[in-house]
Amino acid sequence: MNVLESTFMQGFIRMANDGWEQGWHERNGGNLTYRMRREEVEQVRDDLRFDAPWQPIGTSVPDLAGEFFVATGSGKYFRNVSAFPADACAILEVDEQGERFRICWGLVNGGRPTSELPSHLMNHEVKKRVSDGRHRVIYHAHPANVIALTFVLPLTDEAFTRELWEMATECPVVFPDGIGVVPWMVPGGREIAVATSKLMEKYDVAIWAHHGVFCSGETFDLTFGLMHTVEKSAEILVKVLSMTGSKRQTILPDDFRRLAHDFNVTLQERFLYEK
Ligand code: 2HA
Ligand code: ZN
Repeated sequence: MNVLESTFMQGFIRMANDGWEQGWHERNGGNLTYRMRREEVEQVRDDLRFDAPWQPIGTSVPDLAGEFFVATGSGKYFRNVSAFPADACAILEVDEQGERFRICWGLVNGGRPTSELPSHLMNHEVKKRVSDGRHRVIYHAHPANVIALTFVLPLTDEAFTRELWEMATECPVVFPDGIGVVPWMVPGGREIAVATSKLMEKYDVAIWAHHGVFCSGETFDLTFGLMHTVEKSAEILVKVLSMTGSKRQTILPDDFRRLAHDFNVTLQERFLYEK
């Protein structure tokens, strides 16, 4: 089967385009990767090439040895993914040591996979382990309201988790484990990848201060929906803070505890502090 006919590739393209339509991907902002299933690799194997040179990943991901990923390209625009997927995206294979990759499909006009490949692959490695292989999607976007809040809220997991939980009743159900925050760092390298993947041990969402958000999930729907929910909540908080410095009423710690009980989720007490 051609890569472009496959269900996973069509899902990848649709998700990238949905992110573009949300306004989260100015210019070449953001990146998306998907860890392919074995049977998906087999489905499209005849459309892959295995003669491209191996290149360094820039970090080490031994638990991803031999895995195949779909990835957006470095410098490519989400706006162009649906119109020119074979130019804007790649399928890549990780070598047997987890140190190098090679391009097996796509980037037909040249280029490299996303500049954030170290963060994506280190996140995939952690998530593959802690989710028993269920998580397959890592998504980085630049949603304006979350980024705006990183100039106003304390840059702590507790503050972002609690403030965003408070802004919409569904939030503690959608991201019950909370949200991690990475302080401002230079993007693209191993240092920020290590910091982000450490947070991914316990959260599905990591915010990069003054930059954007990383989300992890099992499917395109769940991962896009997670980013969408976090950004929607941030938008509500931005509106509230724009109207007033103090909320007249809100969801209180005991309300969260009742919600957790009825919806069968565990909310850590460290996020339910008295204000
Ligand atoms: O340009 O978003 O973080 C892609 C990015 C880098
Ligand atoms: Zn970015």
